Amino acid sequence: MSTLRGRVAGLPWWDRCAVMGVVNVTPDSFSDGGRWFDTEAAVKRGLDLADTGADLVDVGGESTRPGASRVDEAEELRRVIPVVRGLADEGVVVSVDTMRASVAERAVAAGAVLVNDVSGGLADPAMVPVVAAARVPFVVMHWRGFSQDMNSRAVYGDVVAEVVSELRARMDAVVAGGIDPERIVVDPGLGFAKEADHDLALVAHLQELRTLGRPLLVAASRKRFLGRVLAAEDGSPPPARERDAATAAVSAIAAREGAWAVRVHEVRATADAVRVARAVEGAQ
Ligand code: PMM
Repeated sequence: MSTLRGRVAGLPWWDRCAVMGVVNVTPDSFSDGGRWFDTEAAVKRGLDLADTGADLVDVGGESTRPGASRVDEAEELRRVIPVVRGLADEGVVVSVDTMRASVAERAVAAGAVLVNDVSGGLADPAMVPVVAAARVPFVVMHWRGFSQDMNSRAVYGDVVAEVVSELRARMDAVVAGGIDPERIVVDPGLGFAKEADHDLALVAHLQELRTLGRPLLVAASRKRFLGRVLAAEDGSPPPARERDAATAAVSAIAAREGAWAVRVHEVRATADAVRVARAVEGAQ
């Protein structure tokens, strides 16, 4: 269990699964788009998440929902940087969710201490050198291509084995590019080029990601596979905002499996879930 949790150089140590709260400064994210679209509202949201139990707050300015098209660089910078600065200035541990090296670099200068790139450095060739030079931790997520057409890439023989081997190849590439292996976090990328059954198989086999030897981040919050699990008899899924109890259930599972962190939109129930998992672990 310890390997999935592990220590990430450059970040605080938590003796349980950490909680990463999400602030999407976007008009169109699938679950909270438009709600925190101005700087002040977004900073307030991040502070509220920290007050409710988020150990880190992940700030993003580009929606990655299936089918989404890309936001331009200037707009992404405009959305993200003041929010990162506002939260970091208040003492929040901030991560930046971006596929752009320029955004990562400016966010780190504004106080972000972790770069969360859903493409694992594939979208922007400048990302790995920038993160290596900044000496900040880096999330390497399993990714097969941009959101616009990622659903067509959800083709697997053995999803768990393929995600593990593709993540290993990405880890090797980013280490070859100069990123300190002790600063890497891995993430199976639930919902990215994956159908609901793929996501469920990955959650069922989190232990297999241990072979990568790095701390694990699990981001199930409100995703489509939970919509399918919770669907009514006619197959219609509940809206994203009604998936938080299901999200907390995955948080409990992930924490129990030894995940380093879970990334969620609503923090309170997950903060409780990871504490219960910790207490159960301590009682063994
Ligand atoms: N999913 C989303 C965005 N960022 N980052 C990581 N590391 N892992 C994920 O699975 C992930 C992510 C999807 O969008 P959302 O912010 O609306 O959940």
